[in-house]
Amino acid sequence: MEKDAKIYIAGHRGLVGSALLRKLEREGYSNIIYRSSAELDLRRQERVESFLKLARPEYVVLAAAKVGGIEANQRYSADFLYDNLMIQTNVIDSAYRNGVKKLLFMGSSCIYPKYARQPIKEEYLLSGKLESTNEAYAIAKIAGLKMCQHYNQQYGTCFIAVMPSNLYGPGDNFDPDRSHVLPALLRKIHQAKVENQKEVVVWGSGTPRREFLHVDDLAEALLFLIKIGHSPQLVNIGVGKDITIRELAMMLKEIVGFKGGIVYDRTKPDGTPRKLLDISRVKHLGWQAKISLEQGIKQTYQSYLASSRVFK
Ligand code: GFB
Repeated sequence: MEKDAKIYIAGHRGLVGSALLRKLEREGYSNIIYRSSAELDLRRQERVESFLKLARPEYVVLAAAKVGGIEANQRYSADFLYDNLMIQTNVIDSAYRNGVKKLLFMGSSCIYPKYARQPIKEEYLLSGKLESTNEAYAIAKIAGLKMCQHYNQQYGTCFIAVMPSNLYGPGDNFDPDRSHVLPALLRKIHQAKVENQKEVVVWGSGTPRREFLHVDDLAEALLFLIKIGHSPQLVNIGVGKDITIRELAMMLKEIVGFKGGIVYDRTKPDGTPRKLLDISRVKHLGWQAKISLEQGIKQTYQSYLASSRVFK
């Protein structure tokens, strides 16, 4: 890919989009385009159509989505379904109509069945029931990846669906109720330390296992996938190992330096027991994650502390 190739990042302010923007800028790509949601509401078909008709990017990374943790997924399930279906349908179809060379569509490991065999291979898709806490989000994402596959089949496009494991990193949402577990606990534990609280409440039993991928690793994988000649239609991106929520809480406690206790609120849902991705497909293509969880959390904590909204 030429350094002046026109690349449109949909969702450049989100966790994934902003990491990719940083990466592309660092690598010297000079023709990156983006719009904020106020400038371009991707849920509106005519607006997306006229934007892409005029802009005519060669590459599109579809990182715009309505996302959130286990609680937000349940509470706003209609919005998660509607917003994601609209955004992806508009962008994918317009990308095809305007001759986009390659599109990367961002999915999630929660699209796989709740009790899928571990580690989860790409071919386990649609082989069992989904986890109920994120069914709406998963259904939308499955529709998006199927749309990519069927456009490739019918129209010969090159639309790749990327399935990352649980993401974290700078620029994440640290809201204590709506965010994912890692940023939520990082904030709660930091706050407990600053306020000298005796304990921190962790949702669920602490036994579910999750695989955490630093968003800078994902950004590197995305650039790798844009550049390679032979592209898979569906590809998992992860680190190849997972830990329990209890282990994560202990690690965060250590990094933040919180001396109090951890208690578990079992009235909150656990979600899927485990979703470790099989990453052999991307490994065979020649890509592997580099950032260790400890290193990634330390860096994320530093960027959280440096942000203006932090509780000091
Ligand atoms: O990250 P998380 O919200 O989402 O929760 P999922 C992971 C696990 O951490 C669950 C527990 O077992 C939670 O009960 N947990 C403990 C907490 N304390 C907390 C807390 O303070 N906040 C949060 N959020 N969780 C999401 C999906 O599932 O994964 C999305 O809902 C998306 O659709 C994303 O796919 C990657 O890993 O369960």
